[in-house]
Amino acid sequence: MRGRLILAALLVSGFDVAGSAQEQPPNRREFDIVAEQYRFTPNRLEVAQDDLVKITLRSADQPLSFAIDAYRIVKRVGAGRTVAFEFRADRPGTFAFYCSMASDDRCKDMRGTLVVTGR
Ligand SMILES: [Cu+2]
Repeated sequence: MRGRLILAALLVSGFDVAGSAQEQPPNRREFDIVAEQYRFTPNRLEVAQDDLVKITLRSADQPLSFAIDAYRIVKRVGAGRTVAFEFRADRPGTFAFYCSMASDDRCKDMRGTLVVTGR
């Protein structure tokens, strides 16, 4: 009986029974990125490791993609469309994000940087 009460209290407090007691809920970070004339704005994102990152990406002119290889992210956005997606920044480091469309040579210029600072 007593054990059951303790378990209930742990569940209510959000304690992850299988994980570490020190684990904290992730920080949420949101970025609005606009792609226009072969540029991402902003083109530098800085987050902390384990942040939950939400990106809302809008194409102001033509179709594009948004890729981060290390995170296995590839999103396509149609002309004038908006796409939103989330990922957990669980790997520290500096990563390129870029447009992976090969049909247009100027897509090579569509690049940015994601910096994930280790804890
Ligand atoms: Cu492109």
